[in-house]
Amino acid sequence: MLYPFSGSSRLVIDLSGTWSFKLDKDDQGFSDKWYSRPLEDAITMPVPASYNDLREGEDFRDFYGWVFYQRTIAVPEFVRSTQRVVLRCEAVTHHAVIYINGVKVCEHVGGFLPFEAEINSLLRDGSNTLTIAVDNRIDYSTLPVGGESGMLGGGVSNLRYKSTKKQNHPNFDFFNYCGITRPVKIYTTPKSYIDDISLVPEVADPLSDKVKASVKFDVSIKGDGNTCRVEVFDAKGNAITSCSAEVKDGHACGVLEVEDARLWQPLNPYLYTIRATLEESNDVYELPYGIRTVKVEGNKFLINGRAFYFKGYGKHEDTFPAGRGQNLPMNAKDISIMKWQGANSFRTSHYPYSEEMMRLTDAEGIVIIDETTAVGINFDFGGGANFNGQKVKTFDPEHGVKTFEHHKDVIRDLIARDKNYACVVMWSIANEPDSYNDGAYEYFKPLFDLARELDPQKRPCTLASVAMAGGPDRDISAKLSDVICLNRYYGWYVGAPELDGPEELLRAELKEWATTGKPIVFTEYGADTVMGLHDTTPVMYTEEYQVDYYRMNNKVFDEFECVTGEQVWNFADFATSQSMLRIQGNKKGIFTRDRKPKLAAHYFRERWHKIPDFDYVKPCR
Ligand code: BDP
Repeated sequence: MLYPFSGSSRLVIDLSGTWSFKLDKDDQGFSDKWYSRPLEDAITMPVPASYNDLREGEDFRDFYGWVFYQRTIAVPEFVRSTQRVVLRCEAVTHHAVIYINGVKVCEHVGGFLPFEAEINSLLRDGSNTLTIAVDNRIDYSTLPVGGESGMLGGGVSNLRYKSTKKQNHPNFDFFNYCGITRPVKIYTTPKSYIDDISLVPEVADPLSDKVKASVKFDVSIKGDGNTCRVEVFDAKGNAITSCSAEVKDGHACGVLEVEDARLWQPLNPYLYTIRATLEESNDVYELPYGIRTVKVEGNKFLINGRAFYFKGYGKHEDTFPAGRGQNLPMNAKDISIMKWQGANSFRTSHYPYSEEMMRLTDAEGIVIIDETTAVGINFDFGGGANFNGQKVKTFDPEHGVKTFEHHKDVIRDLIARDKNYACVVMWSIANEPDSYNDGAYEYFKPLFDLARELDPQKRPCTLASVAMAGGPDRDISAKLSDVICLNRYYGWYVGAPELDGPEELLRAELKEWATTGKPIVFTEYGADTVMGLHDTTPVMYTEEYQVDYYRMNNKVFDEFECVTGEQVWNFADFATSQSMLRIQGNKKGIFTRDRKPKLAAHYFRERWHKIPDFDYVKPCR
């Protein structure tokens, strides 16, 4: 799916701004047809943003159910009569129903990926009313998964007190921010148009002085058109090469040869511009594109033929007060901090990030492990996701998760959106699923197969494995993942406040994983730390304890050659549901929520500047 592009044949109208907004407290918005007239007693609301933190009070922040957004839109007749007019939402969390002038346009489930619909026939001259109804409810069928009670337990539902309040119970550890979180746009194309572009780089010897690369293209065309021309421009805008291909069965395929190619490298990116032109309708689409290779070889993760070491973070799209709403300045600040710290990568935990962030990481050379919204497929957490008070198996055919079909859609849509980014080097199919119980292999094998089939670049696939999974004999990631990604908390959830005992356990577990012969990346490890808490004897929650925790873990990682990366949990403190285990949110950030460094940030800055991005020779050797 292509990112909206404005050029000689296409127009983009960004609908970001202040919209009308109303909570549907009595669940009457659909029966009263709020979408057919201006919203009564509406308040204002910025788009894009999560709405939760933008008005005071729990009823607003924790609202459960449908909300309605509305604004007017206009597209001149001379555009409507000659072009396709498409409405595109980059992300509406979690379920959207869209109306124009009271007529339903489309419906979409899943809060972190774009969807679109052609709207020519619904638009009239002058002003039109656009209404987007948004539902934030999560359950056993949604991704992320909602449970019957909170994942971390706490004061709201425990043995003595059962809340009767209608509310979401995230089976995941981040606040269920919702609303229209990314831009809504209208874009146009000619009637016959370029629908998609898929690019696959091939580089015979990425290490040679003069790199010979080729880029296979597959341009998919809708409507009429016999020929598609694809051109490559270098970063200065000079034409490098081009190729014309005949359109057959809706596809124009060919190969672009790039002599003396400049490769996209981590922290040293280089982006060409690929321009496709459908000759008959003169539709032109351009995208930035980096050429690089990715390969797993033994226990090494190779980027452009060299062993890469992941240094970075698990993150969240989480800022105040935008919630999960797109925050362009914070994206820029985050990348700047990463570079200050000597990091080179992050995982888009636990959902696909905004397209603007993906384009930024591509342009800045930050390596991405791209994750689906599959978090919470695990009913073992805190006894949280119970069924009628009884523990239920995650993959129980009757009472277990009902996410499989939707999970396939998410994988399909994620790869459709992100397949061309050089920065994306691996797909993460899920975070901390129940990858160790009955039914896990049967659930996940088809999903890994699907991702491998759909990705034109055949990137490695993984899942972020939960501590409960244990070693490779139990955890299906040993069989399915190309890279073993471990989320482990030795010295926090396991064994804190002691560090010596947990150190032994970590070493023992790593010895087991090393036998798989695969690369291992720690995709989570961390300790909650409240900025400003200090002590001479490190105790839990102090900045000193966080540093000691990381020193211990890193020492063990450095003993194992197969450990090819460390991504701390988390880049920054972030909002969560309330519980006894969360102090106004999750405090495992090495930066605070407003991006101030804790002691551990300085510790990592020192460590990471000493670890090269490639060919890290461990002190153990
Ligand atoms: C892991 C989850 C992550 C949590 C983290 C934690 O993957 O989402 O925030 O633990 O407990 O289980 O801090």
